[in-house]
Amino acid sequence: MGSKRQSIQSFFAENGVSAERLLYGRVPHADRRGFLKGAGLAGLSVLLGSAIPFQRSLPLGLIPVALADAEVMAGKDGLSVLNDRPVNAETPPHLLDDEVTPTARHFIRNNGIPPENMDAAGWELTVDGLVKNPLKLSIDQLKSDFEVVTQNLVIECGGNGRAFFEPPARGNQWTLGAVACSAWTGVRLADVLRAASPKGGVIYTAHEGADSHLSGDPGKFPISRGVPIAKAMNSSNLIAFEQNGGPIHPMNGAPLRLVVPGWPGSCSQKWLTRIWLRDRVHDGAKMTGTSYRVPKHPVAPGTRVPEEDFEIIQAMPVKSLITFPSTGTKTELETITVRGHAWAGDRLVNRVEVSRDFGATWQEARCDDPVNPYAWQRFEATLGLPEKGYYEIWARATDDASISQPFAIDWNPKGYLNNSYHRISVTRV
Ligand SMILES: Nc1nc2c(c(=O)[nH]1)N[C@H]1C(S)=C(S)[C@@H](COP(=O)(O)O)O[C@H]1N2
Ligand SMILES: [Mo]
Repeated sequence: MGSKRQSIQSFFAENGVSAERLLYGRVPHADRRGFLKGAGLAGLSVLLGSAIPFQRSLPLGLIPVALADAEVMAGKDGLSVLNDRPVNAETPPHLLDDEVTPTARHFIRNNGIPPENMDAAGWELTVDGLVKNPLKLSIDQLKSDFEVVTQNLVIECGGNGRAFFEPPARGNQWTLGAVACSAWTGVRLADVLRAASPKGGVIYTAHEGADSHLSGDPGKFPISRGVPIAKAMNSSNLIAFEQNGGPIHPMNGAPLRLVVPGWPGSCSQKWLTRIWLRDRVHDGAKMTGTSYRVPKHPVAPGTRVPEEDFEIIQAMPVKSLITFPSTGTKTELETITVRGHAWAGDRLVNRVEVSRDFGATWQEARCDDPVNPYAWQRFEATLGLPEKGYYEIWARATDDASISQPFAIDWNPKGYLNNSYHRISVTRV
């Protein structure tokens, strides 16, 4: 399935004209601006099963999202499992419509084998390293010694959207659903670090969890990441012991996990057992080499980048997801109301726009403030569908530094940070 989708994509990338000849059986032609005309368009309409009212804006070589999705999501419901050892599963966008993502719909990204014992009663968190006052804390002590808070916080995997990279990037082929915004209850990471009294010279945290390496080697961690101390001290980071008012799901890190919103999900250690403070950038598993790193400067797709030219990913980029309606929707109405969420790493989303005509024109959506810092922001807009036929609705968010989502993927070798527009198909029948 995936390989078929990729082959269509690479075909388009290599040669839009011959790709369309293959798809539509004829040589299409484009006007001066590169928009699809004539026979190609007729073939495309047959394939989509309807006319395309905004055909004048449809660029030659653009793969209609309705065709791409049919292959990727066929026969799936609930979470789509990408991998079972380790377990990796994502959530289709239309199941992420809730303001607070239900526990059952929170994606799962495991790098190793989850611990067998997730018993809250005997759990112990160690805080040590470069601190004057090392701590060993039970979950009950965390609850009694520190202020307990609940926050809606976005966790997004750094590799969300990797499946759309061309040339492809190795790793889990996440499409759109390695993101969630659950309500997390816990204590502030900053409060706990302060209680341990960091020494001068601390620059980075290091996180450890109780899961084991796929090789079975007890001396190896599947993942152990950290963040600069300034990010760690942000008051939105939690050491969490509840998800959505109930226990944390076993696959989401029960009974204790970090939630470090706005940065790649990998910073949010699950099954948390230890945080230690260091006087250098942490060099644990998945901190080095090309893991969670991107080239320091933009590179052309397919470029071989030497390892020393990579840098650690910090905040995730601005992004939006259309969660209603689901792609492929058919309607008899002349208008359609769409909604979704937008988020922007360490920033706020200032504006969300939607387009019904392949990005030729954009309409501003209503965009709510987040309920708390690092929660995603609801947007909603009603668009006209002037005639019967095939439409795509595209969404584009802009953050408070005026940075918008790009149309094209900012390619990098490991397939991180894909924040290109989310596109859904809608047909007026
Ligand atoms: N201990 C541990 N923590 C971990 C991981 C892991 O494999 N082991 N995966 C990380 C990655 S890469 C992501 S994206 C998030 C995913 O959180 P979730 O599985 O609860 O959705 O957890 C992070 N924390
Ligand atoms: Mo991740």
